[in-house]
This record gives sequence, C-alpha cells and structure tokens, in this order.
Amino acid sequence: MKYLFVLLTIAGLFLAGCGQQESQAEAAVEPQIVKVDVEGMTCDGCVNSIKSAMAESEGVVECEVSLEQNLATISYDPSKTSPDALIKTIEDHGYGAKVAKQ
Ligand SMILES: [Cu+2]
Repeated sequence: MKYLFVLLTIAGLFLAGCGQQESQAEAAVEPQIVKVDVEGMTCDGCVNSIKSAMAESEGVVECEVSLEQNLATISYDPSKTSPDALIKTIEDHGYGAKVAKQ
C-alpha cells in the first residue's frame, strides 16, 4: 500500500514536470528582439522603406526604426526568421546593417 502511494507521488511529479516542459516549449516561440545598426539612412523615406521591408518580411512581429540613432529594433518570431535573414533584407534594400552591440 505504501509502495502504491510512492508510485502515485512519482507519477504526479512526472506529470507536473511534463507540464513545465510544455510551457517552456511555448516560450521558445515567444518573439525575440534584435537591435540592428543601420547605415545609410538619410531621411524619413529611408526609415519608411526599412519599416515596410520589415513589415513584408515573414516572421517580423514589430519594427521600430530610429533615424537619429541609425537603429532598427525588430521583434521577430525565431521559428520563422533570424537576425541574419533580417539583416540581409535590409542590405537588399541598399542599407548597411549589422547586429548592434547591446
Ligand atoms: Cu531617405
């Protein structure tokens, strides 16, 4: 009888553990944020062209672009895109781009 109780306790802990793993898996697809140094922006038109390029990119959740700081702050879904892909897209639009040092 005592043995059964121990077994049930272990089973309960195991199930609780599984529940935690599940929520961690969900957290893995939470949006990530990358800050990108952008070179070559001279006006609001540049800002808008980067913003719309990001808006059209698969996996981009949100994008803020600062002309003053030459910085793009991009929130993205890591299961659909990556900082490298986002940087390539910015470069394809004629700007220099690299991940900003945090
Ligand atoms: Cu411009």
